[in-house]
Amino acid sequence: MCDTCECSDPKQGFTISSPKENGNQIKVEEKEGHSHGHGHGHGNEHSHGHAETIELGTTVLNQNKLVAERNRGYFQAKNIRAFNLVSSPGSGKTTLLEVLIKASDTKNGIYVIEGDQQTLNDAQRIENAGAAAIQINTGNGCHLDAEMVNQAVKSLAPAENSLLFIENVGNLVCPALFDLGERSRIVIVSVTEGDDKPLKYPNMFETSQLCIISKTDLLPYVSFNVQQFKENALRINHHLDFLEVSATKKLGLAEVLKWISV
Ligand SMILES: Nc1nc2c(ncn2[C@@H]2O[C@H](COP(=O)(O)OP(=O)(O)OP(=O)(O)O)[C@@H](O)[C@H]2O)c(=O)[nH]1
Ligand SMILES: [Mg+2]
Repeated sequence: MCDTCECSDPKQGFTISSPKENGNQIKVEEKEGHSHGHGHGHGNEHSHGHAETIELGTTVLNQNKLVAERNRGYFQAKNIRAFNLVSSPGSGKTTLLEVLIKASDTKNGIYVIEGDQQTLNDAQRIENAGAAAIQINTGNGCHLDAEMVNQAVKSLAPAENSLLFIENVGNLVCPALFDLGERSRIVIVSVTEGDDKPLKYPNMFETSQLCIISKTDLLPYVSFNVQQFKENALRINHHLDFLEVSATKKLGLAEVLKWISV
């Protein structure tokens, strides 16, 4: 748990908006007790800071797990295949979703929950590509949690037997800790990021089932050793599957569609 940026502060608010509503917020979640004051006036408060942080972190993750299991049960009951897309910012998550939606013959059965700190840009891009989307803006938060997804699913109302992609906030650290109730977690790494990423951010690779290596059209221009990258990732998680894609060249899309359909 990240205990410095307060990303898991349960008092933190988030907003859910639909691009169809011209950006009007359709849900604002202001958690009770939101306060901008941080413990002034008690001399011994800071001496217990570390213990309090651990207690809060455990509670937050346990509560998240409960809601994640509720989400997972709902998805299973409706036969909704939900995938949590995690990566650093700009790895190509939205671009990949855009081309997958266009390449899929079941685009009506694809739904997307977009997570970003600010803007409706990605949800708008997904709607333009032909799938229904909803945007969660996390404000200062650097990950989605199960409660945000629960609320977003109520607004998005994905159909039975559909595909649901959840594009997490671009961040290779905190989203690793938060189960959203997904069927599988997919970590996306672009070849411009370096082949040492699995060793530097092991939690994300340990908790994912599929690793997509993106922007492979750029391989001739960057020093990224695909074999070395895979070996590094397999040292962290030897069950990990790999697929290589170039969204701009539309390479590897059929393999991704096949993986998510199995
Ligand atoms: N060369 C190349 N560029 C790509 C590819 N996929 C995405 N890009 C570019 O990478 C940049 C980021 O793409 P996005 O799809 O917005 O990345 P993202 O992961 O959704 O970004 P965030 O949501 O901000 O984390 C854009 O300029 C894309 O055009 C690809 O396959 N090849
Ligand atoms: Mg995006």
